[in-house]
Parts: sequence; structure tokens; C-alpha cells
Amino acid sequence: MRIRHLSILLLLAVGCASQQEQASLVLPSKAQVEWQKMEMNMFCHFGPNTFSGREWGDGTEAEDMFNPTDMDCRQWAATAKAAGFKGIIITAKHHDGFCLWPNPVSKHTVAQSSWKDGQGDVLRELSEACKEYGLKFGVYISPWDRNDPHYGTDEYNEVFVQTLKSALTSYGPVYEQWFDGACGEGPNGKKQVYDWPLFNSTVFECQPNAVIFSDVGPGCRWVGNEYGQAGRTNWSTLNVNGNTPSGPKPSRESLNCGDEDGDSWVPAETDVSIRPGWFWKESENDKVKSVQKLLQIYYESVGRNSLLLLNVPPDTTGRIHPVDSTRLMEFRTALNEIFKENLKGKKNATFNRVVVTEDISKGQRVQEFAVEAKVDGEWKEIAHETTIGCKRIVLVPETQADAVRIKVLSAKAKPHVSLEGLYLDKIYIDTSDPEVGGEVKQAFEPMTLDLGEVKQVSGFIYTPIPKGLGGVVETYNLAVSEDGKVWKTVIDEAMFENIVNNPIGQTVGLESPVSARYIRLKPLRTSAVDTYGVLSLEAF
Ligand code: FUL
Repeated sequence: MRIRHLSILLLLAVGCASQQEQASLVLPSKAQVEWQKMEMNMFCHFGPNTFSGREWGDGTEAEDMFNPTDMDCRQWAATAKAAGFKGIIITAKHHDGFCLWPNPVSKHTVAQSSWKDGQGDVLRELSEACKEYGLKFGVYISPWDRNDPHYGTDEYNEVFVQTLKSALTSYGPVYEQWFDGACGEGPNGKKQVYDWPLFNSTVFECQPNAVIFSDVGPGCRWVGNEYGQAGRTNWSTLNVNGNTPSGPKPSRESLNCGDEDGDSWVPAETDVSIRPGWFWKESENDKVKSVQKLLQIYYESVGRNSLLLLNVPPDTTGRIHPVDSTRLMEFRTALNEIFKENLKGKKNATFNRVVVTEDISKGQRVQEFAVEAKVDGEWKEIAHETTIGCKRIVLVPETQADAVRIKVLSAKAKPHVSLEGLYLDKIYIDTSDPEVGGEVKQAFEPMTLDLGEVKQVSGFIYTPIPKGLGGVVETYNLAVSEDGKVWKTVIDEAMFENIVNNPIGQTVGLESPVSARYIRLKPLRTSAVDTYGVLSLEAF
């Protein structure tokens, strides 16, 4: 397309439900507006799993397992700052129950470990480092606790309240409290019934401005997947009515796209790890996401009205590994390069990114809009989209135009929209993920792998369909056979850790090698009622 110069930038509003301000629109709180303007924050998964290589520790880990040799939270903060993050959230307590601070109501904390002779406190060091680097500090505190002996009884909720109070009153301002909805069974076989109203009121009592994350907020919501993609349509409103963080929950579609007429303001937060897993593992040092992948995640989160919470897990030394920090700097350099020059109003410019914003303090109003470019005297539509929200980055074909305008085609009330800028991105190659096919089998049907001959088998890898919303195997038995007739169970009732939310390949080692020609994975529980997806079952 030819260009003379980009001169006029028009904003049209047509076909709106009403041109009037609407008093009935759901509005964000001041804290929510400030929160969303942070755009990108860093998540740090750190704890016993960093040392065991697991994703979900079962709570039996010895306290001494947590033993970073050279922990340096200032290095985390310096890295986060240089990468452009505005805050850091630390897994103060993950599902294994281990507390990274000396929580007085727990006997499974840094104080019981020999790390720093029991005097260490990760929350203290990190909160101070965040302050020094001008970053906000947030905490992930899992209600699911696979260690606490009270878990599954009425007393546990009070123990958890004391845990919250201890973490939320000792380290200065906490901008976000991260609540995971996971809820397993206690030693007595009972699932804990969480007292969410009590947990939330405790957080607000200790930190009145904190934004609470969960599947239903009240501050912000999970985006519905762990691969880093907000819905192309993304409302910050959600129907919370009747739902709780641990269930019943909104559908994955509602989490991903919001609910247009939702009763509450609960914007999406996109949490995704820079590595396949959430915790650091030596074996994933060569699997850190590429700059291309990180840019795609940025466009599909920050560019789709969501905050990006990117997990960069410290390693066993207690520092961010050079592979991750280098990648983050490359990512920052790429973003700086892409957004260094705003071409809005510039002559003879070519662009392929259009940044549009909505004044969310007035609610989210736009339901449908188009981007139009004036080329050789004629207006042409170059993009047609739905929601805008806090920030929308529209990826358009490389275009040269005399002028660009945003046409609001439909809105709930008078739109407050601006065309913030036009940019030329020469780095990100816009290729959508290839569709990953896979066999869909009936639930509970075992999968059998024939190795062709009897071999020594040390373990297996189960790879579900990525983005497999259809369902995956959660718990299973594994049996082996030399002749396909006589079977021996070698793993009885085991669980693939965090496989529902993060369906990455799972490598499972056997206690000792066995000779087998056939291996059979029998699903015991699947995440969906009638189907599961499997890409491959491999033995090693
Ligand atoms: C999930 C957890 O179960 C994972 O282990 C991880 O912490 C992720 C951020 O949230 O629900």
C-alpha cells in the first residue's frame, strides 16, 4: 500500500447502543486500574521443588531439602527491573506446604531447615530487594497444603488465616495476593472446605489495597490456561455469582474471554512460565522460551487487555539462571526496538502494529471495532476486532497510509477510545501455533505401547495434547509385560503433577529398570468426563 503521509487520525463512533454515559456499567477499583497499568510482572516459583525437580511436592520433603547455596534476591530484582517488570510475586507457600518465611503456625518452614542455620527468610530478602529496585512485592500462598496435619479438618482454615496474617503483615505493602484454587485431600482423606470470605477479608484487613487473584477474583482472574494466551475477545467483567476459587468455577471460556455482561470487574491475568515447568530444572535449561515465543505471549496477553505474569524460576543456587536472564534481556531489547518509535502522525511511515486503548476507569464499553487506513485516497478496513480494554495491540499487515482511524462499530455506552500509536515490528514473525492433532480415546481405555522386542525399560514419557482442553490423564497405573499376556503393575495409583493446567510432557522414572516389550498406561482419573488426548507414550 502506498503512503504519502500519516496525517489525520480520526475516531468514529457508530452503531453504539447509546452515546450516553451509562451509570450501570461495572467499574474497576482504583487499585485494579493501577494494577493493570503495570502490564508485566515477574513470577518466581521457588521452594523444595526447585531441589527435587518436581512440580507438585507432596509435603514429605525434609526441610533441609531447601538449601540455596548463594541466594541473591537483589539479582532477581535487578533482572526483573532491567526486563521491564513492575513487580515480583513469590511462591511463599506452594502446595507442599513449605513456607519460605518463618511462619509461626507451621513446623515446615525455613526456620526448621539448616539453610542459614534456620535464620533465613526469603520474603524478607525479596521484599527489601523489591523496595530497593522500585518494584512492587506480591505473594502466592497456596491454601492447598500437603504437609499441614490440620488440612482436611475444621481447624485448618484458622491455621491458614494465621499463615496469611503472618506473611501479609511482616514485609510491607503487598500489591497482589495469589490464591490458587487447587484443593486436594488431607491425611484423613477429606477435601478441605475453604472459607473464601474469611480468607479474602483477612487479606484486606492486612493489605487493604491488595489485588486478590483467583479463578473468580475479586481483584483479577486466571486467564484459563498456562500457555500465555488471553482471549482475542477479552472482557474484564466476569459473572462471579455463585462461583468460588475452588469450585464451582467459571468455564475456561469465561476465564479466557470474560463475560460481556458479567456482574463484577475481574480482569484477566496471564500467568505463564518462561520454561515448560513452573520450577527450575537443570533438564529445562535448553527449553527456555525463545524471543519469538515471548513476543507472541506479550501480544496475546498485554496486547489483549490482560496483565502478563511471566514466571522466571530461580535455580538451586537461589539466583536466576543465566539462560533465563539473557533471554529476558533479549526480550526487552526486542520490545524496545519494536516500540521505540511511535509513527502516529509521522510522514512516509509504514506500520504493522496499531495500539488502541480504552479509558477503563469508565468501564469497558467497546464491543466491536475496525481499524481503517486511507490508502491512495480511499479508506480500507485493515482489521476487524471485538473488545479493546486497557490496551489492545492489533497486528495488521504492513501498511502505508495517509491516515488511520479507529471505527467503533458497537459499544455498550459512549466509547472512550484512543489510538495510542502505530509501530513497525520487524522482529516478530506472526505465525499461529500449528494445530496439534491427536488421537482421542474413550476415558479409562488403557494405552499400550509395543516396543517390538523385550527391552530394559527405565521409565516413560506421557505427552498429552498441548492446549488439551478436551482432557488429560490425571492419575494412572502402569503395567508392563514381556508377552502381552502376563502383566505386572510397576506403578500403582500415581499422579501426573499439574497436568490439567499445564499439559506438558511428563517424564516418569521407574524405581528400578524392568524388562518389557509392552507398557500399558491405565488412566484412573481423567480431567474430562469422556475423552482424553494423547500425543505420545514413549519408553526409555
Ligand atoms: C497452578 C499450580 O498448581 C502450579 O503448580 C503453579 O503454581 C501455577 C502457577 O498454578 O495452579
